[in-house]
Amino acid sequence: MFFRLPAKLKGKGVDEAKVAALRERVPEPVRDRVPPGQFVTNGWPVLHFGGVPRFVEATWSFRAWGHVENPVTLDYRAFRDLPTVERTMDIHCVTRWSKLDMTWEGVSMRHLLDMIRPTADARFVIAHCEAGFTANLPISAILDDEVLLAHRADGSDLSLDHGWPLRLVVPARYFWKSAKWLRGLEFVREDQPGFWEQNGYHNDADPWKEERHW
Ligand SMILES: Nc1nc2c(c(=O)[nH]1)N[C@H]1C(S)=C(S)[C@@H](COP(=O)(O)O)O[C@H]1N2
Ligand SMILES: [Mo]
Repeated sequence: MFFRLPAKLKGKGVDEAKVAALRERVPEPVRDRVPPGQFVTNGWPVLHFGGVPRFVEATWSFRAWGHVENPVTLDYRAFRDLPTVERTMDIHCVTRWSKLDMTWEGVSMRHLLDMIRPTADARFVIAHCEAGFTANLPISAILDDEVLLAHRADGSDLSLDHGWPLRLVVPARYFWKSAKWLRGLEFVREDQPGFWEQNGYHNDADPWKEERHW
């Protein structure tokens, strides 16, 4: 598949001097929490490829399948009945903005993993979203206690734009791996680069190593 991406999503051709100037404004006490080449924003930009999907509660479901002992399919009510936790974290977008101290609420990935029990064969997880969008992660990246299947951020339900009713949040990777409008997780043996990873973004996406592009 070939997609032509809007320049602002590619995060290329950035004005490095401007980023450096914005970075100067990051208050000293938190500067060491901001990865190289990033600046801090208080706003929350909306970025994605394609349209915002409609949410229809009656037909919505969440599935976890593949190399797991106990695959599940949960309807919206069943998903919302799962226990939730709140975590505070910093997020870093490849387009250079970072947002510090966001509070996120949702089902912890650890809880889901306890339910479905990935087998030893499961080395990668593919997030499947509305409209065929995917994102890939190694299992090690989702064992982190901060990884959530989130439906709220900063005290409010997510807006449709930000991924309502469910998005993945993986703060240790660039934000494109935090897939919006999540509908399922597939546990696989071989890695399968996701949508952005096939479109020039780095497979690993560690902001501290500036793994932006391939
Ligand atoms: N389903 C889906 N999720 C997605 C994307 C997308 O195109 N589709 N884009 C990613 C990118 S590139 C970013 S930077 C973040 C942006 O999330 P935000 O709009 O809540 O800031 O969503 C990520 N999740
Ligand atoms: Mo992004």
